[in-house]
Amino acid sequence: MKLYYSPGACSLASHITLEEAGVDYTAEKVNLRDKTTESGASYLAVTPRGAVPALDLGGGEVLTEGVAIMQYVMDTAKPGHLPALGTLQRARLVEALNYVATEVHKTYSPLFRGLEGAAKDAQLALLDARLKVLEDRLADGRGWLTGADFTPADAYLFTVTNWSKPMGHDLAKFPRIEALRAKVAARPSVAAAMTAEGLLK
Ligand SMILES: N[C@@H](CCC(=O)N[C@@H](CS)C(=O)NCC(=O)O)C(=O)O
Repeated sequence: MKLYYSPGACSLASHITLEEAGVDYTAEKVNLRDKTTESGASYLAVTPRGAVPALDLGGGEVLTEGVAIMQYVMDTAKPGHLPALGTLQRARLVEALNYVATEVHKTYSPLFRGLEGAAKDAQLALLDARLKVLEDRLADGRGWLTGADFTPADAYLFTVTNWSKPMGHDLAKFPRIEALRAKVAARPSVAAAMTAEGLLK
């Protein structure tokens, strides 16, 4: 399978998940501005939405949406590693993934479009409110976002909160998220994915 990614973008969470799963895969960089891939192909021919991540499964199947990709990779490569479908714990995982996708990731997005002044302040305040929900959830001493085990939700939260610094957002007010980020960063899968994306030397 082949992952289409952009360095440091939300596709990093899928990249980390592929490393965690230990599957054979290749990765191809995408230029999100002109929608071409590193090999010069049209990315819009891979996925008409033109967003990363996309996972080419072969046989004409291209899976998009990080939340779907991460669960598919783990469920197929490491069956039984994620909580079973139909259990409350699986619903908790989907809850966390969807929260990061729709409430956190997409709250960072406008900041990349160069917001300034009061509009930027309002967006940063909204981001704080979204992250506080997770900070409070971590207050029960759980090891990871959904409980005792690392899951793709942790990789996803790590990936999007990497954007705080470049966007001028202060994460220091969320010490439990900072501690979680440090634990995620220490995983070999994260070093491997970030090195492959040229984010670590
Ligand atoms: N709904 C998609 C959104 C992915 C997304 O927002 N990707 C961004 C990078 S983090 C992107 O490719 N942006 C370029 C664009 O939308 O044209 C998912 O959750 O996977």
